[in-house]
Amino acid sequence: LKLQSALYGALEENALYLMYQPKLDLVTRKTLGVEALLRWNDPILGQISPGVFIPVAEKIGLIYDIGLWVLETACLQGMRWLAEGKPFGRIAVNVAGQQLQRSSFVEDVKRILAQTGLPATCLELEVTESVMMHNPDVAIRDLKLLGDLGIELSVDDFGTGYSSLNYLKKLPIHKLKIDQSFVRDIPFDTNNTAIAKAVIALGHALKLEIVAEGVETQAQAEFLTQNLCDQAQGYLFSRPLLPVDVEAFLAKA
Ligand code: G
Ligand code: G
Ligand code: MN
Ligand code: NA
Repeated sequence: LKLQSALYGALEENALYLMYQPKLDLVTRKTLGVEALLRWNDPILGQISPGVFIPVAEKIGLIYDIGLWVLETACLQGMRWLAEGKPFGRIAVNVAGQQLQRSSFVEDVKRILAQTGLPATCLELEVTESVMMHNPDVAIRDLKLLGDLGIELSVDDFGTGYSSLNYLKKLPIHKLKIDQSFVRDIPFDTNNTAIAKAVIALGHALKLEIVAEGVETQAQAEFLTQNLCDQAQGYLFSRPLLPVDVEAFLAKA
């Protein structure tokens, strides 16, 4: 309850901020983009993890407004980097299922792109399989509209949700992100090794790019590269960074 009331204040009081984690091409090791990750530093409660407060924001119906703030802040940051001649590839923003269910979402994305000036081709949206749980036809239609603008679309945490392959083949998406729970202990965990290979094969068969999340070791990166995974993200390459540190990372990459 304390968390709920503090969260209402967080949006107004500048207690939310974004960190950005690079995503790299596994072969060239070039940075292809950065994922915006929401952080909350409450003056009284301290640092609260999004794994804790995002479910609360969903429960109290605040996720839509928080999501718009995240999108606008990320687009403004992207524009700043473009203006400063610091090419970052695409900026990826996480979208909660409840955001996509709102009928105004596509218009809100268009408006924020227009207001900030960020080209749609510099934006990526990460959705989870849960977008298909309610009204899949609407989700498919809206994702198609967003994709037609030039936005890249990824399925986040792939393999942890409930979506059937029947839905997956209908989703107008470009990328699958293998959830970090399946990347853990590769190449030693034989189940995860098999799952990672299978997801890469499935994704490629559907003409999707594959991104591995939570890559922490060289052995994981080597295994994923050998098995033709396209991109990776994780502490091996970089932790989530403040904008100034992203600039340093891009400069030395
Ligand atoms: O950054 P971290 O690993 O602590 O994130 C924990 C969870 O919070 C992840 O599932 C991540 O996708 C989610 N998350 C982080 N930032 C955002 C955001 O801006 N919007 C939404 N909906 N989820 C986010
Ligand atoms: O659900 P989503 O994939 O958006 O969540 C990303 C979360 O994973 C972020 O909270 C980020 O801090 C975390 N993360 C990113 N890289 C790694 C990593 O290499 N190891 C672990 N354990 N967590 C990571
Ligand atoms: Mn994500
Ligand atoms: Na994920």
